[in-house]
Amino acid sequence: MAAMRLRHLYRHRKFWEWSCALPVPHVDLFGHRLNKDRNERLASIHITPQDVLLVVDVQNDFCPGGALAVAEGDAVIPAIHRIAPLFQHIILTQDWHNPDHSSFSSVHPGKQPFEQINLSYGSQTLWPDHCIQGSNGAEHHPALTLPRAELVLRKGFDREIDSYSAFFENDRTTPTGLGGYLKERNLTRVFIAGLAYDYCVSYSALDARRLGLPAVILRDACRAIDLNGSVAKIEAELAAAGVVIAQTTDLSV
Ligand code: VGL
Ligand code: ZN
Repeated sequence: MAAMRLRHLYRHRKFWEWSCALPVPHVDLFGHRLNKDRNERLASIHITPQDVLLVVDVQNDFCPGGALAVAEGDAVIPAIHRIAPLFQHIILTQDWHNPDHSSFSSVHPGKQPFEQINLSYGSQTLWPDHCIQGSNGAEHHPALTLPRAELVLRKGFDREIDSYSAFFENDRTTPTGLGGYLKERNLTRVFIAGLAYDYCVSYSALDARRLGLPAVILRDACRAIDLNGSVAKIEAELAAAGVVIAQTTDLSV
């Protein structure tokens, strides 16, 4: 409060509470929202018909009990259901691996899950077998109910190459087709929710930016794996690329 410039004081509830010694509503006399503290954003993000909600990998294997379970992975579902009605366009992704996919530690003798290995396109983290084509683990979580989704994009089906991002495989050059799809349909801004925050969600956001699209990650509608500092590392990249991190409560129509 002390550091705040005087002419801005009136916008803060604490100022009015302090000067009137009364609880103050969250709106001023003109109906404008007063922010509770300096960091709370006044503006909300308005969803337009050119925005798309990309729901990444909300599959059984990434949820509790799954082969590559993300802590509280299923907690993203109610958050996604809350915001889905705001969007005219929804796309789901589905991690969709061959049984002997090269990202599985089981196909590399002597290797354990979560170790790193060098593949033709660079360093690759090895994972437990997960999201095998046609398996129950690869199905979207049964509680996820998004019947209006217009596209289910499968990725990671080339045995030789993993695909975290919904736009490019892990060589960062082989396209999945999603960039072209969005372009043809004039969908120009991408909001991303799902699993995992520090892998498929963030890689998708970074690639959206590479394609010149504004990208917003809905942080409370994501959960992270957080392997060896992966969250801190990727968050530095997200900031550098201009990916916006927002909360589902920031959205409105
Ligand atoms: C993912 C690791 C391996 C993800 C997919 O969806 O974030 N992570 N495959
Ligand atoms: Zn995978």
